[in-house]
Amino acid sequence: MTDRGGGAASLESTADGVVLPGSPEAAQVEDPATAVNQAMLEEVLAGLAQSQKELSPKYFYDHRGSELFEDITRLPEYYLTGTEETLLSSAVPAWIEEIRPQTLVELGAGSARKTRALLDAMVRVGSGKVFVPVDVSGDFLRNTVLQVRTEYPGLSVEPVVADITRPLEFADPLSSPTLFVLLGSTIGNFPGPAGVSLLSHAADLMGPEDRLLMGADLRPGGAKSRADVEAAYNDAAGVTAEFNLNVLRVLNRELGTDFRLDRFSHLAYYDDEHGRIEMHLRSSEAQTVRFPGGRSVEFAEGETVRTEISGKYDRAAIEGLLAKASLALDRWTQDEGDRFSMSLSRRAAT
Ligand code: AVJ
Repeated sequence: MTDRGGGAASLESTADGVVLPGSPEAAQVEDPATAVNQAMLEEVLAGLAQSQKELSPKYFYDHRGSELFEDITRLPEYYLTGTEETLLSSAVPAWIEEIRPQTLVELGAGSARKTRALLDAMVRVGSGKVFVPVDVSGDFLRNTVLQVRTEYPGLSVEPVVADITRPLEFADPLSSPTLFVLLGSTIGNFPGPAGVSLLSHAADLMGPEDRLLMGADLRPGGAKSRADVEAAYNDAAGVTAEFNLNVLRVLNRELGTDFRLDRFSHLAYYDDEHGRIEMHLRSSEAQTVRFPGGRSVEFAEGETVRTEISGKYDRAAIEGLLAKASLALDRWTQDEGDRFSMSLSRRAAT
């Protein structure tokens, strides 16, 4: 497919250099063994050279990985999506009525399934004019844009293909009030300074009337148990395990490595000290994985590579994180089961 639609084509250059499968750049790579994405290769090798081997969770999301993630959101154990949807249609519409946003910028939009509740509320109050979904996967974004344009004919949909960890750039000025949204506990994938810088990029663009709406998964406590959190990442149907292993498929295709998926198994547990789920792939035996340029990586039997950190929060943790990004908490809500939270923040007074 070459038709990029809307403003995406002109903004393509703002995207990060990482070529993800399914992007138009990837289509030009004919032989992964000879035309390897050097930046991706170096990043992957650096992560695998750490004493705790690590891969960035951004490599999960090729087309298949994005579909597997969509499947995860429908799993009975994965309470995050359903709970967030409940909050988006219960507490959040009243917030929208007060803000009356003209522009909705969704960071990491994906399928924008949950965004409908926000768009509906914007349409209801008659404020919504522009929807700007931002996502690194142009392929996935394209479908989202087509669907939203059909469902909301009065709305201008202006997609941006970009890595949300980079400073945000928009071709046209955003009309205020702009509501930035970061849903699905996406923030959890950015521990420490990475999360602060991600939020700062939004904060940098925010005027006094603009707001940031953020959905974040909660730590065990109250009605929520540690078992509830761990079950969400260890579903009975094995979809999360497939999603986790998919990162190795992505590396094999994009870098020409020879990871054997049958020699790694899925591992996910809650780390109470850091307040986060960690996902790993565990090597079932001692093995050597070949990389281009004659390089290789050794795995000991039982050694793991961490593939994802999924941070969990409480109100104080969110307030602390926001403060570091020059944002101040305005509103807070969580569901009755103490599972998931929604926060609204504004630029902190300077
Ligand atoms: C999309 C990062 C929020 O951490 O829960 C789901 C990804 N990983 N199951 C999460 C994920 C395993 C998800 N985020």
